[in-house]
Amino acid sequence: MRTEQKNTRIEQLKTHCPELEINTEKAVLDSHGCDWTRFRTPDAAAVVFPRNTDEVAKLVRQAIQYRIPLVPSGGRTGLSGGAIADAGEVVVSFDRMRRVLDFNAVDRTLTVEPGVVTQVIQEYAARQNLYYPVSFASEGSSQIGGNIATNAGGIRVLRYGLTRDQVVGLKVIDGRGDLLECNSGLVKNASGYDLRHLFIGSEGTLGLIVEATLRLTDPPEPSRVMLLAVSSLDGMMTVFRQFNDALRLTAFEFLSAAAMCYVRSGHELPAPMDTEAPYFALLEFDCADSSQEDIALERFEHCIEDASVLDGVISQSEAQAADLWRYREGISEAITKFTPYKNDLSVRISVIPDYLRDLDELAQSRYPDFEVLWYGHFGDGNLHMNILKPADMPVEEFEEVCSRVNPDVFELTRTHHGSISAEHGIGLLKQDYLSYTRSDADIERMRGIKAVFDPVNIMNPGKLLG
Ligand code: 2HG
Ligand code: ZN
Repeated sequence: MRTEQKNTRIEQLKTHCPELEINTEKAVLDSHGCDWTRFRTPDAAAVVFPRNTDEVAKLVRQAIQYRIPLVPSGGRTGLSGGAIADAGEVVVSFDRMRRVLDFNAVDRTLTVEPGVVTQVIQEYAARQNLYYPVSFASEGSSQIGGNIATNAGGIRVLRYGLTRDQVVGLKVIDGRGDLLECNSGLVKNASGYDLRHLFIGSEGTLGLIVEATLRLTDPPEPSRVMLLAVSSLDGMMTVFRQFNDALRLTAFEFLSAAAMCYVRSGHELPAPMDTEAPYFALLEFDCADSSQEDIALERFEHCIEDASVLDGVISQSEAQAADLWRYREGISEAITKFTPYKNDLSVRISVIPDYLRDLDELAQSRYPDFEVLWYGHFGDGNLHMNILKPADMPVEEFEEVCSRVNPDVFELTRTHHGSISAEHGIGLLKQDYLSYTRSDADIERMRGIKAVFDPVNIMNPGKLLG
């Protein structure tokens, strides 16, 4: 975007919101104008740092008046380009809104500003002897506002659900500049459309979250982690059923042999066991006493006998459990240097083996020269497909080649009644493919909702619906 146009936006904000912290340093524009996706170059006009709800409301009202596009920005750990500002937008950072506002021990709720880091919420809950269960690799830097805007999932969804399931109240400044107070922490509220759920997963396209009330739950039981070498995809399903039917699982993750190879070399991890296998399952289950461990070992023996499992290890301490989790949680970071092209897909759990077999066949025939890694949240039907960029291929060419195959990947996903985005969102990168998961009627209604909450299209324009 032309510099004069960006300068006009900055001057308008400086004049009408003199108290607002506005930063136009290149390093800040670059860092805050993008997320963890690597396929777009940031080009923001400014980054603003409101300190409270009033400043956000005032900012939005000026943005409406002068048609200034706003891009909300949290911990910027997103993987679909939802927080990218590459067209002269003003980035709204919540780095100055990081307060925990209230803890209610009776209601078991925590009310926070949007910039509070996910891990801070987890730690706060733990200090109250309670638990905030949403957990994922980037929890140390992701912010709750972004988690809500993208309905973040992670590794314990099969037990506790998504971020959506934890939000009992939301305050939002919508694209009309109004403060909406949604649900106020109520457990029951049968008073019509629940607007809270429209904002959750809206990717910042309807309004800016200024406050959230989260439900906390009982602290988890002591647990054990097992890492199993699994002989096939059908074997993975057998293992899932064997363990899920007998124990209370908190996670059931999987990774392919190639993913294991990259996470090991990326983090210099030792081989977890001597046996090689096409897939590995990582499962975590409640294990308060030895009876649950006995059941786990009995299921393990059973899976060894039917050859679904080839080998395995079980944690004997929290430290060992954390070490085993590294094989799964460290993958994404370990492969960043290969500029992976990512697809984040979901199907019903029961469909995973057929779907993944078909997808793998497609990947091998259409990307014969690329290395494709599979990992993800088997226990909730979410597969992460990562294609690694050959070192000598320019990024633009790689993205172009990869995206050529997307229609086939997504058509296959449609055939299996799945979703083209399980937990990473549509953002900027997947919007051309939304129709593989949502019907024309769906998309038309979504546009209608957008027009109601954001009539002049200043809320993260160009994301999600294009
Ligand atoms: C994970 O499950 C994250 O590790 C990142 O959702 C997935 O790297 C990815 O594609
Ligand atoms: Zn994931």
